[in-house]
Amino acid sequence: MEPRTKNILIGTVTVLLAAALIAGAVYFNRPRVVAVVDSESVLAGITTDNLMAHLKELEAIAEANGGNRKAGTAGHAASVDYVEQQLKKAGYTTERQQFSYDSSGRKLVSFEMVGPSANSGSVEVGTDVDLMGAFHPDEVTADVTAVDLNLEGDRQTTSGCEASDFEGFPRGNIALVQRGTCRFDVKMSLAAEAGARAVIVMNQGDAADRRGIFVGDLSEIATVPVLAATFDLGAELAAGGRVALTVDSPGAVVTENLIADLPGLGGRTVVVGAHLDGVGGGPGINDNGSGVAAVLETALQLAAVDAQPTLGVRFAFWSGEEDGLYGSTHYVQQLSEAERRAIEVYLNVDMVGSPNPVARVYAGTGSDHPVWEVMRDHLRAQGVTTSTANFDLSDHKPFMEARIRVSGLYTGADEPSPNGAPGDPCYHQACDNVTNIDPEMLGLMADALAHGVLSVAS
Ligand code: DTR
Ligand code: ZN
Ligand code: ZN
Repeated sequence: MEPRTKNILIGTVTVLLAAALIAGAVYFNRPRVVAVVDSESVLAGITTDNLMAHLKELEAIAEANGGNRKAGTAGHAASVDYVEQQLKKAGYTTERQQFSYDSSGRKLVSFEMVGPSANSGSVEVGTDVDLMGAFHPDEVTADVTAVDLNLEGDRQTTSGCEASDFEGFPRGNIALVQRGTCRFDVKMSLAAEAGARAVIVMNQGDAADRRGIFVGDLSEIATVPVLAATFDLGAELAAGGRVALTVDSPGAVVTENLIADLPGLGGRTVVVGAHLDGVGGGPGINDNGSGVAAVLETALQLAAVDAQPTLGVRFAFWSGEEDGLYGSTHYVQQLSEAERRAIEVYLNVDMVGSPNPVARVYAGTGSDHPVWEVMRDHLRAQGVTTSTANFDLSDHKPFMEARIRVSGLYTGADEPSPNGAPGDPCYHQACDNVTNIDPEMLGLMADALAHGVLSVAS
């Protein structure tokens, strides 16, 4: 942490690095010089500036690659390159562990305006229109019917929120509704009941930030394809048009986990992991650039003090988390039983810089490792109010299922914090950028992680 908070840094664990026991051992090709490290010197190296610098890089990577860092895309590949290059610069040897899975996700493959008035070629998937949800792959070619739109932007529209909006709707057409007033899944259900083959939700157009493409969350399964469109495209379609669209499964995703090891003296290891992939709808800075930054800085600062812990520390940057914990599941599955037993603890770091944070330590998982109390006590000693979290919603789940003990850190997603506002209002959205981070909380969580790692590994 930076000096501002460093002066309240107490609870230092003195870590005995047993280099003396392995006289003549070499690490990073030079003789070991540091025999004793206290966690304070490692924690002092973990600054909010360093953490935020990683997040800025990840955001720039997303920006240069279509706005996201989703598994199987160029944005994720560039993220792996970045983290790998940081680790290598610090002296680590890295390993890329390739795997593939079938994504159950859907993708808007094509969207075209057809027919006499078509302005073909001008509509771009991802920029003008994108998929919000679709259960099945689908192909729809149909006329578009506008449903109670307000193109003046002078009132809240109830477009598609009421069954009466669909009176006279020609069954088999595509419903064009406008964002606002009720949930997307209400508009979808009413449209589907009225016989719509697909639903296009155009942006509201009543404010500058309600004109472009948007990422909408459907809480219900999409029985028909539901698309999000810009206000301008909606206005064009409202004039009357015919659309041909194709929704398909992206199919096999080929991607990789990135792994780096700080060797220990014996065979036992602490595995520390964060998912490096994000969702398709945004740059994924709190989810999960924040966890990546915390794990990466821990690795870099341990290397900077030339630490050799008693237990090995394995740093893992998973892929495929957002599609179903695929990277961590693959990792656990390819371990032998002996390798699984040699893992002292798996520490998971997913979303630790939430802008409206609640500092949570995983406990009560049914597979707890006592290090959770060490991390909690460390946070408390910094004056942080903590609570525990018992979730299986992230990459620790496959470890728990293999009866490996776990803990981890978390500061909140879209569920409300005690003050009533969501922990992260930009969860899985385009606004999950560097401004969606509480840097101080991120620093505190990264410190707690490094402190927990040192306390177990030493
Ligand atoms: N599944 C995570 C976000 C998430 C939601 N709740 C928790 C609890 C503990 C860790 C992570 C999470 C994601 O979207 O990546
Ligand atoms: Zn996550
Ligand atoms: Zn997520």
